[in-house]
Amino acid sequence: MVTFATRSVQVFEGIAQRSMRTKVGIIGAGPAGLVLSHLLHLQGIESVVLETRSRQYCEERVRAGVLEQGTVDLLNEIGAGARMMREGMVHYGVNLRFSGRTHHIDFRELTGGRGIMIYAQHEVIKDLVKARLASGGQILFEVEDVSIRDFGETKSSGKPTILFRKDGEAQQLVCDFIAGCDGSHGICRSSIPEGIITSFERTYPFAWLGILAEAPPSSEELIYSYHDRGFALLSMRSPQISRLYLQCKPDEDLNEWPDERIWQELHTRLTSTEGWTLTEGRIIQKGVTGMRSAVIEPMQYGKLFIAGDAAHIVPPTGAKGLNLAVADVRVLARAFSEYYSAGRQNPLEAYSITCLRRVWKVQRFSWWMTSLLHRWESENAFDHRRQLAELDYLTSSRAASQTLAENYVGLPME
Ligand code: RFL
Ligand code: PHB
Repeated sequence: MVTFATRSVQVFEGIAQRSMRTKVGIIGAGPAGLVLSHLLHLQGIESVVLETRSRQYCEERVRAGVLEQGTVDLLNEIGAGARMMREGMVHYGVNLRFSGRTHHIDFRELTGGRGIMIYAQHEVIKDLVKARLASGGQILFEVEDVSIRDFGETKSSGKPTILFRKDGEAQQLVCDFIAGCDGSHGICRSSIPEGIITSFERTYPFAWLGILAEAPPSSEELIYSYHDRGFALLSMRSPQISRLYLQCKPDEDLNEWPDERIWQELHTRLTSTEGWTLTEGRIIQKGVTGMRSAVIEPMQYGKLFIAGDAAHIVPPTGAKGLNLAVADVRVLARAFSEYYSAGRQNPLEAYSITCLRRVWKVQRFSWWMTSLLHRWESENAFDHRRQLAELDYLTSSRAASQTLAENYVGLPME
């Protein structure tokens, strides 16, 4: 059972605040924040998660679908993996399709038996929230006006504090540390004073139009297709639900994409000369996702540790965002554990450097997959031929296929 060490009313800048105390204040109930709260709980370290959205919103937000084996193992370790193991779909490869032909990349054979799990991110969130609440965890949904103070490196009288409102009441959470797991639009990263962090960014001149459809997946494993008209991806959520994506313009207007046009374009871009057909179904969700690569360095300032999408964004082509978020908090939880159990500061001090090594390798992979599989406005006939040659090499060389496979299933944890 997690307890607030103290609950009192204090006055800050003239406003009465209900005051609570915990060891690690976690901002954001996405995969990073929730997995961190589980890992800390397993080490006996108290935390509180604050989330601006409602529980229902977090549990229904359609996002990622591919979990690396390391992520699957971790969800099992923290006791939130039972439903995933029953309902998720284990895949041991993906297909690359170009010039009308399909090439299978066999993960099992190329990586010594490793695979991936297809299980929707919002299902992971449901499982993490349920398990954390069942173990007595504190997740406060629908908090407002979140801000942080006294976390910096300069000497201040106070302890790191998160200020917020819950049900209209001003509250504060005083912590030893703050974990900024609040995604790409959160407040943690932007609370760091100017000049401390450097941001490395790249945008892409395209986006993805994604749909969920009530249609049995037309392939047992994912199909990444490079076509003259642009990229397309066939993925899935269950034996009844397909998830499909089309490369589109960043400012694409969904009104210009009635269902018939989406299916027509998917048929064209996923076409194959091998007698394969795409099964259509009722479209139940549509959306446009922008493509961006971004990293901040360092991922820490004073007692504020930034993790997941708050620290880095990858384009979705490599299916890495959620997995990278989980990898960050695994490092962070271990560092907190060393600090609380043995008083060791070094792992916390090394948090950013440790994470960034993996972050940049995953950035490289996601950028490479994106560059390889999309049509670029700026490309000329030479670039197009070169991309086809790279795909041909990738699917005919064991060394090249193995590089793709070992990155896709997930690089080993340090
Ligand atoms: P999240 O999931 O954005 O969670 C952050 C949470 O913080 C809350 N928040 C705040 N809470 C309190 N106070 C504030 N001031 C707050 N501001 C924000 C937000 O409401 C939210 O609940 O970040 P996190 O935990 O770092 O997790 C990152 C992943 O969600 C993300 O990287 C993935 O979804 C990316 N991604 C994929 N990743 C994969 O590993 N495999 C995939 O197959 C995959 N496919 C995808 C994707 C992302 C996509 N979209 C929509 C961006 C496919 C798509 C289409
Ligand atoms: C998904 O199923 O949503 C998905 C799969 C693979 C990707 C990106 C997204 O690369």
